[in-house]
Amino acid sequence: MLLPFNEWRHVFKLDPAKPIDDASLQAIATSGTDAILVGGTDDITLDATLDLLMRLRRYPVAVALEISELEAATMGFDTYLTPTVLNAGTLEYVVEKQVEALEQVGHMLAHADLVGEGYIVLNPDAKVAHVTQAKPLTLDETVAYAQLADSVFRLPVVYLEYSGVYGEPERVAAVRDVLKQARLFYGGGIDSEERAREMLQYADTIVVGNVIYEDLKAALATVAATR
Ligand code: 1GP
Repeated sequence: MLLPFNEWRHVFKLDPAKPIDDASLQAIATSGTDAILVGGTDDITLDATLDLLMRLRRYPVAVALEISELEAATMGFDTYLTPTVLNAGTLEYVVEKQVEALEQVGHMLAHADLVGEGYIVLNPDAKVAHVTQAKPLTLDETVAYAQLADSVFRLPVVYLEYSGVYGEPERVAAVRDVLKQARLFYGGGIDSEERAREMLQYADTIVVGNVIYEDLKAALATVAATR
């Protein structure tokens, strides 16, 4: 059975711009992960996205698209995650990109499962932080952003994004404490079962990205943390 987003504990994030061979893709898709999230920050093309989708469809695992690149939005995914970067330094990444995307492909996704993600970008060196000019946040500010996303905007997902580095468990725990309805996604630097297990104490869902391309065995080992 393909799990809906609110039941995911472990997710692998695949970047269509990064090549992955069939054996590695099979290992990821049959690892016991709850979903594969297709998304990346740049050079995302429709062809690469469709290619990855088609290859993933051989396996009984939920496949979701994170709509960050308008050009790559296509039918066929189980779920569509629409990110808004709450601490972006420019309105472009809070609402403008989303409006632009919905203007273009909203009709196509009218019956699709669209899930809003409130990103809080916490690694100032990450590509996504540069692109969105993300404002650095203290712990208290992070908690306030999370509360805004959850209790005021009622977003279904709050995503603590440390992309590229392992985050501070205390901060994830503090956010956990204020959330009432949103699912807490954590992503960044998970490259071992221990780290996966640590963040799963606080996050509902962990997202594992980079390590897939650096050390496949280590990536696969993170799945065991959900058991
Ligand atoms: C990236 O949150 C994900 O968007 C995962 O981060 O690539 O550091 O695993 P890593």
